[in-house]
Amino acid sequence: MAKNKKQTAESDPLKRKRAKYADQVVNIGTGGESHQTRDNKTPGLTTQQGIPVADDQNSLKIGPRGPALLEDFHLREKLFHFDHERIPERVVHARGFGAHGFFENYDSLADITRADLFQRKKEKIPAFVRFSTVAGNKGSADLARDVRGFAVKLYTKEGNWDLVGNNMPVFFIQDAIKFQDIIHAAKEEPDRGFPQAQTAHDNFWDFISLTPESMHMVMWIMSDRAIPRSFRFMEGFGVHTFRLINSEGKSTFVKFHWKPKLGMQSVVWNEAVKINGADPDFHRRDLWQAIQKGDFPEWELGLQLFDDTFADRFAFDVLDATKLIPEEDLPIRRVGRLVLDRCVGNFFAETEQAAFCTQNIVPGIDFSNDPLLQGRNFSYLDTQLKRLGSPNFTHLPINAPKCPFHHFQQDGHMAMMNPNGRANYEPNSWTGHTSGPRESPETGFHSFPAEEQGSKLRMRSESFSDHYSQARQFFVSQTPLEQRHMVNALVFELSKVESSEIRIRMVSHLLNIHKDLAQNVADGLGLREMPEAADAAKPPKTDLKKSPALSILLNSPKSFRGRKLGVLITDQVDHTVFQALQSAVNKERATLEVIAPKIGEVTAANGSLIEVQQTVEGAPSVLYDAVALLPSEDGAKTLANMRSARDFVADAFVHMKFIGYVHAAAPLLDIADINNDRDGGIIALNGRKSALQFLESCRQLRFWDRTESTKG
Ligand code: HDE
Repeated sequence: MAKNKKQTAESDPLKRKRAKYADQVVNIGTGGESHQTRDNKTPGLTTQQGIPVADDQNSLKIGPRGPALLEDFHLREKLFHFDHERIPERVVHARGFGAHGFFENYDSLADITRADLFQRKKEKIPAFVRFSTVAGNKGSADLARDVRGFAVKLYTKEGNWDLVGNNMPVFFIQDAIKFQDIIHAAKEEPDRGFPQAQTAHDNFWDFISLTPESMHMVMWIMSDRAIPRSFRFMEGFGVHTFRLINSEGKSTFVKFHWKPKLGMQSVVWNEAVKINGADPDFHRRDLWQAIQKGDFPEWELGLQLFDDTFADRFAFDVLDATKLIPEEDLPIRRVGRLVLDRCVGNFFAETEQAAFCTQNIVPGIDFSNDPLLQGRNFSYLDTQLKRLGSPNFTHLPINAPKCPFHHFQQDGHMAMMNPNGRANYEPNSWTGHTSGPRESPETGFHSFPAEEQGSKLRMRSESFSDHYSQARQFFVSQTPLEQRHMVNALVFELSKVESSEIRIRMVSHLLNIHKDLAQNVADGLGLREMPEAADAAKPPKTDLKKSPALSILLNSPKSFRGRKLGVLITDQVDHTVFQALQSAVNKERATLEVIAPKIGEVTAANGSLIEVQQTVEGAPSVLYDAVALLPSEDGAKTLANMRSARDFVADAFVHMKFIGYVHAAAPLLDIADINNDRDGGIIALNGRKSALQFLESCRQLRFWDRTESTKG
């Protein structure tokens, strides 16, 4: 039988083909002498045990068509390792993206804290930051309407300090005992396993409508803060009140803030939905590209510092994580900057294995009694054991301190750093290097000796019972446009709720926040009758002053820096206009991406070649902050017949983007039904001056005046 003819390794056709590429073997070893490939240039492939591999294409068999052999340790090792590649994803904040950088202190803060990182002016310490969404799984899309995690690990000289914050300064609940419930309610409904990464479903709004303390946070997640344009353009908050302790043991309360240097910016909802389809990795790609390009994102660390007197006078409890302290009441002191300047080399090793723990604080920083924070201090350590599988997760390079550390904790799975020597307990009477480390009574961590007393109770403090006043303050502090976005968001979310009872219950809460908000949402939901306002544990205050700092639009950066212009071109593009745009974009320190019907290159009218980065099909205008249309006359006719090109223009218009255009692009504007004469956001381009003017307009980020006509 021909098939059973004796076949040698040399006669194997696959082998002959692969031999051609034998020199391109990639090394996964970690240094030292490695086995060499034939050309002696690239390191040789080995097993995990370091055994050189001769054949990575075929398993070991009896004859070419025979059964596989159990002794094939190479095959078994590959199968075994692959089977165990996954670790449990985070229960919340599963989808995230991290980067390395540093924190630089502006000035010594020795008068308020003895934390080592704040002692010396201009000192830089390494940092790792992971941004995330909360509800979706690891593979969900970046533009979900959601809170964003903003977790910062600072590798100080006195240990790691993890400030595990969010991009919103308040939270849904006041007590850690409700965390599991809010998260269960927000995630997929357990019977059907959907919806993914969305709060627009019955369980979430059922829980919320039965939890008045969530109302302030609901205002935040229904606002544009929940659909940021980029991680780079969002604020971060430590949320809880913490303490700073100086060398005399004096305590100052503190709230931590991260202020983005590039200013805040969000997308509009219709855009978010489309971005999720066009580029589900929009946020991670944005951060990756910015860092790779050398445009390093930066935030300033801000402190709100206060004492007991302020805390006692403040209208709310500073231990209640559903409340914030308006910046206008207590200004923020900017004390340093966080710069992200290096992408991870391996996503799993760094971003996925990063283990943030709220209990990681350093001498000079301490907790407050915020009941949410107290619960978190248990939960994070516990969750790392589940996820990373060993109490030695601190040995992983991303989690290990970068300062010296010595202790008697030993063994366990994957122990990589057991100390040498005899003593593994303390006290011991050994001396010298066998004795092991000793306590530092003066300089070690001391908890702030806060006076505590009281009966053992399960109860919420009366001072936590105002659930609506700051929700109202947030709403009235928004511009009318932002308020409309909030109304639209609530109508969208609640219209996905099947139970009319839940929808009505939500409107009854909104009545306690603001009459117009409730009325507009009720109208949007088609409610025939307005319900009674929900019973409020405490009557809402209606006299809290507006806090302009809470609005994104009132704090617009007036800069296009770090943003992206999408330029749609075709063959015969006017090279002068293109060049003028390119140099105006460079001047603004923004990015220009070229889009054309086909990838590769286009030939400009002057014969030069322009590199194309994206096709019209693959790069809808939702991926850009502003767009410019530079087709030739023939090109515009071709584009006008392409659905994707028409959507490109129409969407840019509806999403209130600035649109630059050359005269030849007129058919494209026509077909998208855009009247450029009546819209100041549509700007003619014909050379250097107009390109500069266009970029100057783009600094407003959006041409919001258009919303009146488009109801965006
Ligand atoms: Fe978290 N949270 N959380 N959380 N949280 C986790 O830890 C938890 C809360 C936040 O990029 C988990 O490693 C409880 C507030 C961020 O790796 C878990 C409570 C804030 C991240 C956990 C809260 C946060 C997490 C899941 C209520 C803003 C991602 C996996 C008491 C200040 C960190 C993990 C990263 C992650 C518990 C509430 C922020 C289960 C019990 C409030 C940014 O431990």
